[in-house]
Amino acid sequence: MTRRLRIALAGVLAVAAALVATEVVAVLSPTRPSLLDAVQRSFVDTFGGALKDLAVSVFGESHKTALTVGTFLVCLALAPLTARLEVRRRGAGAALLAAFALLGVACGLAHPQSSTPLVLLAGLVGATTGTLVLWVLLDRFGIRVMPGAARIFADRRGPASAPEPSEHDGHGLAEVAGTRREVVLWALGTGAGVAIVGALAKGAGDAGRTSRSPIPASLPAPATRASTPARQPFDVPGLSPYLTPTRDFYKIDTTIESPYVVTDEWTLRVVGMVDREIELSYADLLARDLVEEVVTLACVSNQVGGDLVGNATWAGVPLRDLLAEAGVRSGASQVVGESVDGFTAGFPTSALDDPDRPALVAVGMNGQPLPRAHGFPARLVVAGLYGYVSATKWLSEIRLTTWEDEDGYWIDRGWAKEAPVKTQSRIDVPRRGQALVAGRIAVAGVAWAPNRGISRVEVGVDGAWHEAELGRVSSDDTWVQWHWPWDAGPGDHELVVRATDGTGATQGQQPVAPAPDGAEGWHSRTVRVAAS
Ligand SMILES: Nc1nc2c(c(=O)[nH]1)N[C@H]1C(S)=C(S)[C@@H](COP(=O)(O)O)O[C@H]1N2
Ligand SMILES: [Mo]
Repeated sequence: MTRRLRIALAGVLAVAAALVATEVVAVLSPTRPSLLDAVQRSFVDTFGGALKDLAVSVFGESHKTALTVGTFLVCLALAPLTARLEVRRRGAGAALLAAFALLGVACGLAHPQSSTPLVLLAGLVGATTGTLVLWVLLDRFGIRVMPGAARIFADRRGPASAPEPSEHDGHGLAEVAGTRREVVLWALGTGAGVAIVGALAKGAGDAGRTSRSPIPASLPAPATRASTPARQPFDVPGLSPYLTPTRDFYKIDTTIESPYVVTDEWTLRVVGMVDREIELSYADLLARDLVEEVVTLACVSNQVGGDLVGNATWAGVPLRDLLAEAGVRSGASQVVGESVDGFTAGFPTSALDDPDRPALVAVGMNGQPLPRAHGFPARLVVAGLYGYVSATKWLSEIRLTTWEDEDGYWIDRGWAKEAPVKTQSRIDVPRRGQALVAGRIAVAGVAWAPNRGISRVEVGVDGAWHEAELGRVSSDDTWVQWHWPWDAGPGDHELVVRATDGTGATQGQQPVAPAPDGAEGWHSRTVRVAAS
């Protein structure tokens, strides 16, 4: 094994040991982010603005995997450098490890959910472990380190000036550090140790997280139930169901892993320009009369034809009631929701002027407590506003302020401050690539303009528009299913859809990108129909 390879191996194992050590410290308080979580989160906060669209389209919703792989690759690339520095000058590699630990500590301290003592401890333990492992392995691998400080593991090999073992080790050096046998044994041993400790830390962390932040099995029955249409006038296979099952509901947020909120330690505060600040526990929220509303939630990043939209029954406390209790002071013009992990979203108080527009501090989704992915224990849902300006998940604070005084998370990352959901329509069936034969073919999909409602959906094919049949809805705050039975002849056809909202405005054809305030344009699908 070449000297270069042995150095690199020592570096990789040392860095792996350092990372695992910080994860071990994180087990002490498993519902808080580990140092690595905090670093990844800072990365998202720093660069996610530029990546948002890209990340959504390139990685889908699996940013976490991409980030983890990225972190792993960065560490893999830097680890050999750490070891080479240490070989050049004792202490230099350790200094690099310490610098990374400091970076981690800085990210940790910036994270609203972390505890300062634990962050400092993790940084210290990580850097120390990495340095010790690096020193031991370099020594056992027979790598001579240029003195910069006293050698501390040189006992078996005599003075620091002992000659370097041959590059072609293994010849007559059986008892000396750096033989192939010793390198392999120490590398495998250290690697196995790191892997085992890492797996144990992961297991203990997962167990601790779920046991310390349980989600109740059910919610109190809502005092006011949503009226959902019992059945739809048509049933088309492949058409999105009117109510999106929770497991299929899109998930978009800046977290790498959804926060684990311990309800006993959690409160929701209503603060800022109010006469009386309010603080509610989870039990306080559940003890109130819960109201159900069916509301379609949409992401501003949704492309024409995309699936970052869903319709669910939300149960919660009307936001207006809480604000009335707190007494909104005159001059307040913005409602900002802040989450336990520091995300913020703000919308004008005027969005609450229309008493018929649903605005909830939601604790339930589709008849169950909110799942962690969708904001347990509580989130905001305001009909007709894109999620990034309204739908704060893992809600911890509702702040009354002025419009000018504060910008939500995505605003200085280039997205519009005021963001009503634009009218969109989507073709679900025929699916892309679905085999079709001439005759009656169902064309169907969904259209939404929450809070304005959809008054008409038209399907265009071969240059003519046809009015689609609309399904039943709970209210103007939800999407509507639409269906048009097409008598299709053989050949290639382009299907397009356009919707008209409750104000009479029809979607324009001109394509507009999602940034900065939502995509526009007609969704189309080219289909090939075979002769029957
Ligand atoms: N705490 C927090 N809440 C958040 C976000 C976030 O990143 N953090 N993202 C918002 C965005 S951009 C959208 S579109 C909706 C998505 O809600 P969902 O994941 O439940 O579908 O949540 C909003 N609430
Ligand atoms: Mo979003």
